Amino acid sequence: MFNTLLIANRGEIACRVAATAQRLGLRTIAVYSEADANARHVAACDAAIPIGGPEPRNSYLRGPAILEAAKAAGAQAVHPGYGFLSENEAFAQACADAGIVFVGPPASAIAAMGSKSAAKSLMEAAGVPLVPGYHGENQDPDFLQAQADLIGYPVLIKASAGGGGKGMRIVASADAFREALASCKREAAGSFGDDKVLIERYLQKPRHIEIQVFADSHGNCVYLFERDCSVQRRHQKVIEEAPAPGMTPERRRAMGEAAVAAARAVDYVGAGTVEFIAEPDGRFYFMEMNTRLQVEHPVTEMITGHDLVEWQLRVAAGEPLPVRQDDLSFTGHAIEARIYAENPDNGFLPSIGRLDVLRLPPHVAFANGDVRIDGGVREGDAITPYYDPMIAKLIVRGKDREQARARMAQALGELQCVGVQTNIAFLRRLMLDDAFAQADLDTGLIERRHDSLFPLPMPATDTACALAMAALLASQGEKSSEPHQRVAGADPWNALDGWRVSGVYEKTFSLLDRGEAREVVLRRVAEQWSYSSGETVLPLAWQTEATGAGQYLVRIRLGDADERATVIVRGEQVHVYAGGVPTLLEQHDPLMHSVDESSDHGGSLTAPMPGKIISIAVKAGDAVKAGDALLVMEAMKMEHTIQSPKDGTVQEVYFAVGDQVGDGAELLALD
Ligand code: MV4
Repeated sequence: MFNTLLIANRGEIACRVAATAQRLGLRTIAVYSEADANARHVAACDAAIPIGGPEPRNSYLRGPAILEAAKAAGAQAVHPGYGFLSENEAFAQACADAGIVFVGPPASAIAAMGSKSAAKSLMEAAGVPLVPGYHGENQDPDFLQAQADLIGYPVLIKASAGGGGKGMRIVASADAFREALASCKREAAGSFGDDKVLIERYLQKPRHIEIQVFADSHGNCVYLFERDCSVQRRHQKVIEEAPAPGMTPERRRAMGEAAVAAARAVDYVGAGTVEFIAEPDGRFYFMEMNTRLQVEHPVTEMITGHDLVEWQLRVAAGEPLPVRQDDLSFTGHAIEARIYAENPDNGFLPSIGRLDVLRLPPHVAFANGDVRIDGGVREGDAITPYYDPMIAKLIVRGKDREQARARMAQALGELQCVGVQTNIAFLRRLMLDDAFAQADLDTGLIERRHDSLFPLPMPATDTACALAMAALLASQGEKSSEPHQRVAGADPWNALDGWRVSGVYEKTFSLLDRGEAREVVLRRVAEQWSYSSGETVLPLAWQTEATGAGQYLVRIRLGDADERATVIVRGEQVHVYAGGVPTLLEQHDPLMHSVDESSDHGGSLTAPMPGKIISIAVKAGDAVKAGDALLVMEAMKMEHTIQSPKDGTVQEVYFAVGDQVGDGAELLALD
C-alpha cells in the first residue's frame, strides 16, 4: 500500500475518501481552490495544497497543476473522486506517465467507454444485451431512416458523443424522423463537436438499474449487485436504493454477469458501474459504463458491508480483490437521498448562501449504523455558485425497504438546515409518496407524481405558531409559563412591551406565514395562559431550554396536546422543527412595511448564479404573470428556469441566447 494519497476533489467525496485512507494509515493530501481554503475537505486531510481560482477550470480541472501537487507532496497515488478529472483519459494517462497511481481504471478503459457507439459495438461483441437499434458508421439520412423504420416507432436518436440526456430526440413516427435527425445532428455538432448519432427503440417506462463491478489487476472481476436509481429529475439522480425492488435472484445474476462481461471487454480495473435501462417486464439493456466510483456507492456499502474506497485503494496498490463472487452477499435494504441547497418550488434553482444551522445525524434517532451521513460542508460554511450545491447524502438502512423508507422519512424530518433553501421537505414527500412507497419506479416518477409532490403550501398549524411564540417569549426572557421557573430577580414584564397591566396580560405576535400576515395572541387571565389565532382559543403552557444561539428546545401543551420542537430564531425568521414537518414563520412588524412591499421584487431581475443563457421565452413588450418562465440558464451542469416574480410587462431583455452572465447580473427589466 502507498503511504501518501492526494485527493483530487472537494466536498463530500473528498471527505469520504480521506476517512477511509486515514483508517488505512495513509497520509492524505487535499487540493483546494481559492473558494475552498476553509473547506471541510481541507480540514479533513493531513495537508493541503492550493491549486488556483474558484472556477473548476482554474483549479479542480487543472490536471497538470494537480500532478505537480502530487509530486511536491510525495504522493504515490491520486484519487480523483467523481466528476472533475475522474473520467478524464488524458489525466489518467498523465498520472501513469508520471509514475503516480491513478486510483481508477486504465486510460484505455476510460477511452473505450467514452464513445456511445464504440462502446455499444464492444458490448455487442461481448454478448451484453443492447437496446434494439443501429450504432454503426453509416450516417446517411436515408439509411438511418430505413433503420428507424425497421426498429419500429417510437425511436430515440442519440448523439454518439452525448451523455446525461443531452443530444437525444424521441421520434414518434416515420414522417417526423428526418427533421428530428437534422436537429439532433445540429445539437450534437454544437455541443460535442461530433454529429454522429445512433438510433434505438424508445423504451416508454424505463427503470435505471446499475450494477457495481470491481476488477483487480490480476484478472479477477466481481459484481456487488444492483442499485435502482430510477428516481431522477432532468437526468439528476434524486434517490438511489439497493437492492432494486422486484429484482429476482435469476435476473440479478444475469445482469451481474453481463456487467462483469462488459468490464472484462475493456480490461477494466477498479470500481466501475454498468448502467442498464430496464423495461417493466424486467428485460434489460446496456446503456453506458461509468468508469469511476459513484455518488450513490454508499447504498451498496450499506447492504454488502464492504468499504468500496478501501477496495479501490487496495486494487490500485496492486492487491487482489479481497473476495470472490461466491463470497459476496447482501442483507437488508438501503436508500440514499441527496440533500441539496436548492429551491424545489422554483425549478430547483440552487440556493446560494451561508449554512447558519446544519444539524445532521447522529443527532437524529437510531444513529446506530443504520443512518449514515456523507457530508462535505459544516455549519457556517457557504454554498457557493462555483460547485454542485449538494449539502450531504443521507443514507439509511433497514431490514427491508419498508423499514428503510420509514427511517428515511423520519431522518429527513429531523434534519435542521437554516440559511439556504433545501430539498429536504421535497425528499420527505417523495419518501411518503404512494407510487414510491409501492416501488412503482421509473424515470418519470417525479413528473408523473408532480401534483402530490408539489402540494399547495398549507397554512402553519396552531401548534407551530404556538411553538414559535414560545421560542420568541424565551428569546425575550420569558422561559416558561410556570411562574416559579422565571429567572429570579428579573421582572419579565419589563422585557415585554404591549402588555396590559390590568389583571389581563396580553401580547400580540405579528407573524408572516408564507408571506401572509398572521396574528397570534398570548393572554393570561389569573394564572391561566391562552393562545389565540383567528377563531381558535386554546389553553397554553410552555417550557423552553436554550440549546445554542437563538436555538431553543420548546415543550408546549396546547389544549390537551403535548408537543415538543426545536425552534431556531434567526433574525426575523423562526424555524419550527416539529412532527417531521418544518415550518418557517417570520416576525413581522406591521408598522415597518406592508406585506405587499415585502414581496415586491422591484423592477429588475438578476441572475441567481453565474451561467449561460440557453433560451429566452419573452421579449420587450410581453405581458407576463407571476411564475411565468422568462428565460432558462445553464449553470453547474443543470438548467434553471428563471420565473417572473410578479405580473408585469417586459421592458427590455439585456442578454441573448448563448451569453455568459455573472452572478447578480441584471437579466431583464419588468415594469
Ligand atoms: C433511453 C431511454 C429510452 N429508450 N434509451 C437518458 C440518459 C442517457 N444516458 C440514456 N437515457 C435514456 N435512454 C432508450 N432507447 C430513456 C432514457 C432516459 C433515462 C434513462 C435513465 C435514467 C433517467 C432517464 C430519464 C429520461 C430518459
